[in-house]
Amino acid sequence: MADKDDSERGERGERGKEARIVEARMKLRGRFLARMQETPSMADARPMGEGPPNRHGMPRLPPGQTETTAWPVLDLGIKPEVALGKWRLVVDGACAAPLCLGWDDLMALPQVDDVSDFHCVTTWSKFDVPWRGVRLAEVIEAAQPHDDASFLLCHAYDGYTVNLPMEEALKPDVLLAHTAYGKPLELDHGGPLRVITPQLYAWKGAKWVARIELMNHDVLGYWERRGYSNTGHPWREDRYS
Ligand SMILES: Nc1nc2c(c(=O)[nH]1)N[C@H]1C(S)=C(S)[C@@H](COP(=O)(O)O)O[C@H]1N2
Ligand SMILES: [Mo]
Repeated sequence: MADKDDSERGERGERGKEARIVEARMKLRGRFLARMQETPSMADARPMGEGPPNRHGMPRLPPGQTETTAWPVLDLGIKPEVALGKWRLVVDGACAAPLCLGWDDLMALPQVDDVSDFHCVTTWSKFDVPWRGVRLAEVIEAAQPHDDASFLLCHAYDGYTVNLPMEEALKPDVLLAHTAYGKPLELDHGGPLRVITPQLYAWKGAKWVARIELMNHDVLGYWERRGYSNTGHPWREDRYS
């Protein structure tokens, strides 16, 4: 009988956890949906840029950008190789249920495919990159953020950091991406796992992401401390501050 009690308790525990995650999702929606809709990439009536509208109704090419079909590699020059068996993603900080995910845990989360554009502040844009990964929102919700958690600081295995406001991090095309063009993401581009932020300049997406720190205040990341814009909207050309 002890077995049955344990499994019932286990099931109740799982259901309780599910319920808490759903509650966290609803709370985040309540706090950030309006702010998400007010971000420039969703609300600008006359965005700068050229070309037919993209999937968000913005001009396809942000101002001052040029299309490239190559995929340049930009980083600090350190390529941290982490074996999948030792790889971890931590989500912690201002939350009730910090996570430490192994590779299998990440793969067990809902997976999404999405095609999006990639805009680098050094003026190249790459269109229609097919990604596969887990929505960043998925792991944020699972960590059950505190009611004042409004910013993230992403930490990467190469020491890079980058900050994001919650209203950008929760957008459905912001992914923890492990696959591009149907193949495991190359080390050069941040494999095994990177963040992508298609509606912001690409420096906002940490390659080799190791930790998502939820915060109740904004802390500048590596490039933001060195003069990059703290908003990074390509259609307003927020390059430098
Ligand atoms: N960990 C880490 N992530 C990073 C960087 C970095 O140096 N380290 N550089 C950023 C910058 S400036 C850009 S433009 C993009 C480039 O991604 P790519 O090399 O896949 O083109 O990654 C961003 N993410
Ligand atoms: Mo960049």
